[in-house]
Amino acid sequence: MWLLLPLLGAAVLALPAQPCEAPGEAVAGPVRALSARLLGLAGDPARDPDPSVYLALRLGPEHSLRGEERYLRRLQDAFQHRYGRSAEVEPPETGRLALYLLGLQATCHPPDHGALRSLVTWLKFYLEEDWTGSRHHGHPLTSYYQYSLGVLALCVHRKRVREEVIRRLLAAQARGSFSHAGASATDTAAVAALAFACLERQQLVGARLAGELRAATRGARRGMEEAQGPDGFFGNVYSTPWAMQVFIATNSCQTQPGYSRAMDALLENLDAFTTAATMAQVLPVLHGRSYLDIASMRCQEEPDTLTPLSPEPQTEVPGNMTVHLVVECPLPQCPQDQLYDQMVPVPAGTSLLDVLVAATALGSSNFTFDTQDTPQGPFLSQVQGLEAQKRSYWQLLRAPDTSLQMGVADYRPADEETIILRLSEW
Ligand code: B12
Repeated sequence: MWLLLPLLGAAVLALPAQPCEAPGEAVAGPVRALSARLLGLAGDPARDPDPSVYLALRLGPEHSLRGEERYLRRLQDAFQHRYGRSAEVEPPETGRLALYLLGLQATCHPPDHGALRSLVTWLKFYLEEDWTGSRHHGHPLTSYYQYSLGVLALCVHRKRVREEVIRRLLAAQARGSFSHAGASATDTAAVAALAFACLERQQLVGARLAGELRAATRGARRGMEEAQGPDGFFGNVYSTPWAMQVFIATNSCQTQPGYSRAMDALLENLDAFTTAATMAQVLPVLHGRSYLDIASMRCQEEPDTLTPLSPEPQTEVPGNMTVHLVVECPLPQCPQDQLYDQMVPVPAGTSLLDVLVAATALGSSNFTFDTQDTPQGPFLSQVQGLEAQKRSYWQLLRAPDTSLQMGVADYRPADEETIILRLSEW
C-alpha cells in the first residue's frame, strides 16, 4: 500500500488540469449586469471604439451579435486605414495594433487574408522599431506592457516571433524591469507571462526556449502569489484581472488558493469597474477566460441574448466642498519645487477634472492644465505650461503620498482633501 502512494501521487499530477470556471450562479446576476453595461457603453457612438471592449464582449458567454458586428465595423473603420499598406504610424503603436489584431482573431468574420497579413507585418515591424528606437535606454520606446501585448497578439495569431524578441522580454523579467510604474508592474508582468504561456502552448518555439518560457511563467505566477495583499488583490484591484488571466491561461486556478481569494475580492469590488476600459479588463476573468482563449474561439451557436444596460446616473451630492490643490515639480527640468498651492471651492461630489477646471476659473490664481483623450479617459498631459515628456508624467496623489488608482475624470476627492499633481518619472 505504502509503495503504491507515490505512484498514485504521480498519477494525480499527470491528470490534465481542470479548466477554470466562471464563478457560480450566486454572482451571475451582477457579472451579467456588468457585461450588459459594457454593451451599453459600446453602443454609444460618441465613444471611440476600443479593441479591448470588443474582446470582452466576444469572450463572454452571452452575446449581442448585431451589437458586436456593428462595433467590429466601427473598429475596422478606425483602425484599418491607420495601418494600411503604406501608412506608417510614428511613433510605433505596438499596443493598439496588438489589441486590434487580437480583436480580429476573436471575430467570426475575419478580414481577408491580405489585410491580416499586412497588419501582422506592421506589428512585427513595430516590435523591432519599439526596441531599436530606444536600445540605449534598455526598454522599449512604448513600454514593456505594449511590447508584451505585441508578442501575445502575434502568438495568438500563431505567427512565429523572432527568438531575440522573446529573449528581450525574458531578460527584462529576469532583471525585474517591469517594476517601472508602481502598481502597474503587476499588469506588465502578467501580460508578459501571458505571452510566454501562449508561445509555449502554441509550440511556436524550440524545446530549450519552451523550457525557459515555462520557468518564466511559473516564476511570474509565484511572484504574483507572493505579492498578493491581505485584501486579496494582486497589485491593486485593476491589475488583479490581468494577473488572474495568467492562472487561467496555465490552468492553475484550481490548485492555487491565491486565485480564488482574488476572485472573491474582485466580486466584492465590482463597483470599482465603472469605465469601459476597466470593465473590459475585468470581464474575461469573471467568465473564466483569458486572452489565450482567443486562439481557439468557436463561433457556432453563440446565444444572442445580451441586451444593453444604460450607465447608472451619478448620484447628486448636495452642498459644497473645498479641495486643496498642490502642484509639485521635483525633477531637474523644473523651475521650482512647488508651482501652485490653492484652496479650490467646488460643489460636493465633483470629479478631480472639474476641480481642475474650477481652479482655472479662480480669479486669484493662474492655473492651467491640459488633457489628452485615451481609451482609459482623459490623461492629464500638461500642468502650468509643463508638458509631461516621454518618461515623465503628471502623477495624481492624495497627500501625503498615496498614488491614486483612478484618472482625473473618475476620481472624486473628499471635502478638505489635498490633491497633489506631481511631475514624476516612470
Ligand atoms: C504604462 C501605464 C502607464 C504609463 C503610461 C505612459 C506610456 N507611454 O506608456 C504612466 C506611468 C504614465 C501611467 C500613468 C498613470 N496611470 Co497607468 N497604466 C499603464 C499600464 C501599465 C499600461 C497602459 C497601456 O500601455 N495600455 C495599452 C495601450 C495600447 O492602451 P492605451 O489605452 O492607448 O494606453 C494609454 C493610456 O492607457 C494612457 N494611460 C496610462 N495609464 C493611464 C491612466 C489613466 C487614468 C488614463 C486616463 C490614461 C492612462 O497611457 C497609455 C499609453 O499611451 C496600465 C495597465 C492596464 N491594466 O491597463 C496602467 C493603468 C491604465 N494606469 C492606471 C493609473 C491609475 C494611472 C495614473 C492615474 C496613476 C497616478 N496616480 O498618477 C497615471 C495617469 C495620471 C494622468 N496624468 O492622467 C490604472 C487605471 C485604473 C483606472 N481606474 O482606470 C491602470 C489600469 C494600472 C492599475 N492597475 O492601476 N500609466
